[in-house]
Amino acid sequence: MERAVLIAVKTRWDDIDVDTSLDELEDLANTAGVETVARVIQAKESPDKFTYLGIGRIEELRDFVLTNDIDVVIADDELSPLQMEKIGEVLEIKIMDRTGLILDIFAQRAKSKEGQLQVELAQLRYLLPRLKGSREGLSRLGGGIGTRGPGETKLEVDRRIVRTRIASLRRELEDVVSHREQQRKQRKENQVPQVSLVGYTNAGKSSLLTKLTGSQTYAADQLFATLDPLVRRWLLPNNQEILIADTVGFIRKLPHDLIAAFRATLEELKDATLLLHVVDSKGIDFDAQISSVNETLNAIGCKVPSLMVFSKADLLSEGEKNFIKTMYPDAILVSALTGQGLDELGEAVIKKAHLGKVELNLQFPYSSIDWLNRLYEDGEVKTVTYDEEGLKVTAEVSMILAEILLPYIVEEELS
Ligand SMILES: Nc1nc2c(ncn2[C@@H]2O[C@H](COP(=O)(O)OP(=O)(O)OP(=O)(O)O)[C@@H](O)[C@H]2O)c(=O)[nH]1
Ligand SMILES: [Mg+2]
Repeated sequence: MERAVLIAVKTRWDDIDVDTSLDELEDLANTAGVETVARVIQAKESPDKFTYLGIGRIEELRDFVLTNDIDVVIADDELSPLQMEKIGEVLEIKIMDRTGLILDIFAQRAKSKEGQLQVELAQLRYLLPRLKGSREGLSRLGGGIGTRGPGETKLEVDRRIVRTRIASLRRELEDVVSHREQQRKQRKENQVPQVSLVGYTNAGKSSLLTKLTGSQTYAADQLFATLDPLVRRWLLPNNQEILIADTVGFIRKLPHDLIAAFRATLEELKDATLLLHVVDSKGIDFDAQISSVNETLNAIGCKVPSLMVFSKADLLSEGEKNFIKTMYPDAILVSALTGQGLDELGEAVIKKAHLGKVELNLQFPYSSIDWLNRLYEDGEVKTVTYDEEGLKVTAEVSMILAEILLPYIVEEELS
């Protein structure tokens, strides 16, 4: 196992406590298979332009690195190419940052073709400006974290080859994306409503999907256990079947290249009827987690309504439950372990996504007789009468279809 020292700058503007942030960085390091040996935190007005921590601190760190057999230093913020180079010159070991670590984990996790292409593209775009061309700089990378590509591959570190590879990845990705767009259009035309699970990594999204749909999905106490989107059928309490999608978890400071690379996947969230924003009610600082999820949703321009779902309710005391209920009155508390709150969740989804069925009295001119076929297919036709004004129909339909049929609704009872 590689051994790491984590470094962080504590500023007045930090959105969360530096220790909490480093706990998370340590989890990320663990997930990537790196053992954390020590942490160095320096309070500063802002990170040093050249060496992130002050140069004095970095020089002190050199002795520690030598005597403790450290393989890698990992910064809690994204380092500029210059910072990475300067710190590397002093310490002469591998230097990484939060972004590189997240990319490395994604590379290990991506299973689908599309996921692998997206991750490799993000990795190479991140790597390119950090390849100074000097052979020495490259050899410092050695092996292990930060050098692994998706699957079994090792990342290419030759600038010229990287450029060509980026271009070819882009083309391949376009093909895959257009294929999936096709499938997505089909799903949309079928008019099956879809809810999408979103939330911070490790919030319990996959566990919830498994419990709701009875299908097997990978859930684990790891960050980014899920990378590839997955869609399953969910039978709601009113016997209506809808689709529910699992997605990649979000995290604070999610690398920009990664958001860009996963844009196509994330864009799909915009097509959802409703988002279920899953929050780990046992997570440290869940307010910060909620904000970072909302920030990412804003970044991709997603304005779909969402329902807050607090997970792992089985671990909460009555007091904690009441606290959450007071802070988030519309939220649903659920447990994928005991199943508590799941019926309530189903009912809330029906209400919030307007999924209930309604009985409508409709009147169409004969020129719009196509609607009758549509009603037979997607609704339940009760009565049909024909007269000189046109076609009169009573039918039970979904709220979604009802909205489309608005111009044809008539008030009076049909005989
Ligand atoms: N006690 C308890 N643990 C839960 C519950 N739901 C999930 N967990 C645990 O929380 C951890 C994360 O669950 P996942 O379902 O993988 O979380 P996720 O949101 O899909 O995470 P990523 O895919 O990594 O983003 C696992 O160890 C689960 O066993 C729950 O209702 N109660
Ligand atoms: Mg998951």
